[in-house]
Amino acid sequence: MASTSRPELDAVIIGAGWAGMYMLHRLRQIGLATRVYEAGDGVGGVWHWNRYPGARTDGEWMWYSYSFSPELEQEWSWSERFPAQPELERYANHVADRFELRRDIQLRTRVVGADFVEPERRWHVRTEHGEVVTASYLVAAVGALSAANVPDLKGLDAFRGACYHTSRWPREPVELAGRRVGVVGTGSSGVQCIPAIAREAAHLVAFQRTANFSVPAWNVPTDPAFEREYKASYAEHRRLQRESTIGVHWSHANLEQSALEVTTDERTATYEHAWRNGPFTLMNSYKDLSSDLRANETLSEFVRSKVREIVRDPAVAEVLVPTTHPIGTKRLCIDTGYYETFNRDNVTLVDLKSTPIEEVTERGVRTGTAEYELDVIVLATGFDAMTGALERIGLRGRSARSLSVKWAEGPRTYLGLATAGYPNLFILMGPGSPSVLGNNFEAIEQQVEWVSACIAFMRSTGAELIEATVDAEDGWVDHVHELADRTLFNLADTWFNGRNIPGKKGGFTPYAGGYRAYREECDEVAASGYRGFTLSPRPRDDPS
Ligand code: NA7
Repeated sequence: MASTSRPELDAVIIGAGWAGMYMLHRLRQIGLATRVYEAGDGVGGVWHWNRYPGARTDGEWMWYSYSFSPELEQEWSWSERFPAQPELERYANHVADRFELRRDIQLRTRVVGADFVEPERRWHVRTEHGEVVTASYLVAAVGALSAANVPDLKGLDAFRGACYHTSRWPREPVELAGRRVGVVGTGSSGVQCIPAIAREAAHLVAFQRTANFSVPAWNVPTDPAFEREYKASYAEHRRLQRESTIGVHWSHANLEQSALEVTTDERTATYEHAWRNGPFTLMNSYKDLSSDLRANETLSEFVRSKVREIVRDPAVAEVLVPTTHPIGTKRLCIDTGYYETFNRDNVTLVDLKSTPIEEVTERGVRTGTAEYELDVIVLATGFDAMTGALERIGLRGRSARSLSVKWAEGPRTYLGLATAGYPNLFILMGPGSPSVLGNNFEAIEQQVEWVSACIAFMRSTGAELIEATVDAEDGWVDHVHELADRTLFNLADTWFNGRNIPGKKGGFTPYAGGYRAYREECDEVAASGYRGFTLSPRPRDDPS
């Protein structure tokens, strides 16, 4: 019997980032009483939390933005090609206001547990404030990159200065001027914050474990004429975006030619042009850069030569030259003056491969060869990605089985959207979906629309529960791994395959078949009456 002492909702959404906000909008449109719980004190998800200096998107505004509302598209103007965090946060707030989302979003409220209560066939969701609500549907919109990876550095607690993880940067300004700052990590976050902090700090020490490939963003203010022209045919651009492999519409992707079919001069000219044209052109200069190691090596070597060209001190350049993985197998970094920063007098690069961090002391960071005295330590050390935030919710499905127990050997989902044993739980941007391998907005809108159509279908047909079958899930997990094996992705230790977190299992979890193929698979599943799912009606004797 349904509980009478707890508020009963149709749906609970966890997270008020891009996915959670749009999910709320769609569920309201189909008439569901929905509440969103958000741990932060504002909306915007990743752009609420990642407010470190230099934080900006590596997606161009034309496609890194919601497409569901033509009015929103027309009325909002982005100031730069790659908008920075404050503007993205303003956009998130604008969306929340424009679609009157706030009345159903409860901020500063972390969900600390969610149980599927079998006799009631409902989710009971608990918050950090002791509140419990029940819901028919639970949507986890917690983000693929939101559970911070704080490294287990000996002595970190003893440090007397300030220490911030890039994804937990405070709202209040952090005083960096005149201070000695150490940045640990040189992934996208490190590559973005190092140049910005170096401009302010008295001295910056960059602690690099793995040299990463980075390419210039060539960020520029938005040209009003370009904006007018683009917006005049926005619908067509969006259509092409939806049909693309990574949710981005390019006119300049070369999907026909191999990098190995052309002469060295021709290839270099293509790469030179692409280097100046923007980050996405480069990886798409030839069709086989992500799948053929020899083809990839031509581009890897081109970018290495750029590092040597930009960085004046040859010894520093050699430390920055990436050698451990093919380009694009770690998420390609997009920067504004990253390599140039190492030409500054107030910047020191420390190669942790040759001298690892031994401990953090009261005064700074000590490696095998030196102690670096610091006022501030910035941990740009990334995330327990794809699964971390989902597992931290404390989800328990049938037989009170915890999701983290079920996923101990790696995440198991069907379509990335559902997991067997957890009825009416929908996961957005989760493992097994293409999510992080392209334009997140495109991935989010496709999944949100699929989920809302699925719930609408259930309501119109009298189905009370939907649950992935174990067979469908097993098949999907194998499919995801097979697709990854056709790429070069597993040649790097990354958050894509969990090898950035000691002991994490599961291999490469995003779906690497491309957005378009994924959309088609999801649409076929829906058209077939939800093949691979079990749909159950409400039992006849149920009084609720
Ligand atoms: P990333 O890309 O996972 O980068 C984390 C960086 O931190 C990377 O250079 C790591 O080195 C380094 N790291 C992690 N742990 C340690 C320890 N213990 N010691 C030294 N260095 C360490 O995270 P980001 O936040 O930069 O970017 C994540 C995504 O957000 C990005 O791909 C975009 O999609 C947006 P490693 O390479 O593991 O040797």
